[in-house]
Amino acid sequence: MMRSCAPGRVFQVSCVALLALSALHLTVTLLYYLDIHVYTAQMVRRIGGLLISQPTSSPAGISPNFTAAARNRTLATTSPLPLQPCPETPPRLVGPSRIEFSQSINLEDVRQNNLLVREGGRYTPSECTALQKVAVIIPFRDRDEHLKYWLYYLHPLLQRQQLDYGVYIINQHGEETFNRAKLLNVGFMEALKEDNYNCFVFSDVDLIPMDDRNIYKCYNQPRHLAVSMDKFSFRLPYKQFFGGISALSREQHEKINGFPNDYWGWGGEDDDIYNRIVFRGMGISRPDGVIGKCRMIVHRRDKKNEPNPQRFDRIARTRQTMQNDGLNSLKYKVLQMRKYPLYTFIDVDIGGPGRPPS
Ligand code: UDH
Ligand code: NGS
Repeated sequence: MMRSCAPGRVFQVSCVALLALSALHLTVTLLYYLDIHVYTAQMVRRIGGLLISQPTSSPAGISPNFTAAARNRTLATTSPLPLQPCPETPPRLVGPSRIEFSQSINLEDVRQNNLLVREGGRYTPSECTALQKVAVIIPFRDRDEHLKYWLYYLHPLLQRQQLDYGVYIINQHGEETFNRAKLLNVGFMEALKEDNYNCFVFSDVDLIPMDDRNIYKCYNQPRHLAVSMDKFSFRLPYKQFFGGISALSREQHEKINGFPNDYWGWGGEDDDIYNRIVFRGMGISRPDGVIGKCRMIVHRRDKKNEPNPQRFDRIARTRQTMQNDGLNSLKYKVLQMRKYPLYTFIDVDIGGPGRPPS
């Protein structure tokens, strides 16, 4: 009996063992399968967040479950890498350039050559993040031909300098005596209403730099840019000269209470600005005489911009007057603001000598 049963018993045990082994295999396979699915489901859910962000249909077809949070997460995941800060020395500068005023300028051509300039004369470099936002302010009345040259030469130059900039033409409305410094103050205030500019370049409309290494940006001291003009045989006319083109940061401009509002007619206002800078403990920064070369468009004295007979008395009293004459006393009325493709034009009533704006 024992002998006859023994083989059957072995067979029975083997069968049970085989069954158990099969069950174990089945369980392991099942677990493995389930695990894969859970993992896949997680992946699908994760990837879904990405894929769903690219709807093939119109925005109205986006699932209502696609919340704003998911959209933000998705955008954060797919947006391009942040831009690097622009380099200290812009790589596309060309150095000395030929500047001449013989050919006439067609503004449409200038526009076609500067297609990256946005409405109102704004530009932002696409290849890097500019460290400053620069408002270029130009005091203006009846100098359309000069403005064309300025736009023709300056837009390409400012782009090569990788500046984030806007161009503001501040037009003195009416026939009153011209007031350069007050117009510059108006430009400062109006540009700040548009954007958070932190640097202001104040430029005459008839001055063109001859070298693009003369960067239109702000430095840790107020900057004088028109340091060697052709009309002065490429030399500074005097050590304190601060005319033509200058750059002040917002802080520097506010520290000196802006520019004087009460210099009507030609001369002295730039000397007053120089005094303000010195009286507030700052100095002047300048490029060297080669980089700072500029050409001026030759012109006659404008109507209503005769030499101001009061200018010598006024510059002798800057220390007192600068406290109450400047940004803190500025009064004007904007009559019109127009955005042109290459500049923003602001027509302003600044009043006249002894007459407030109406
Ligand atoms: N400006 C105008 N319109 C005017 C007067 C001045 O737009 O009617 C602006 C313009 O941006 C100009 C700046 O103010 O570049 C400075 O004025 P300006 O050019 O008259 O001053 P500058 O010292 O010339 O350059 C003075 C007269 C030179 C007479 C030379 C005669 N040979
Ligand atoms: C000085 C003027 C400045 C003027 C500079 C250059 O004499 O305003 O000449 O003038 N100062 C006074 O008159 C007190 S320019 O030759 O560029 O017209 O900027």
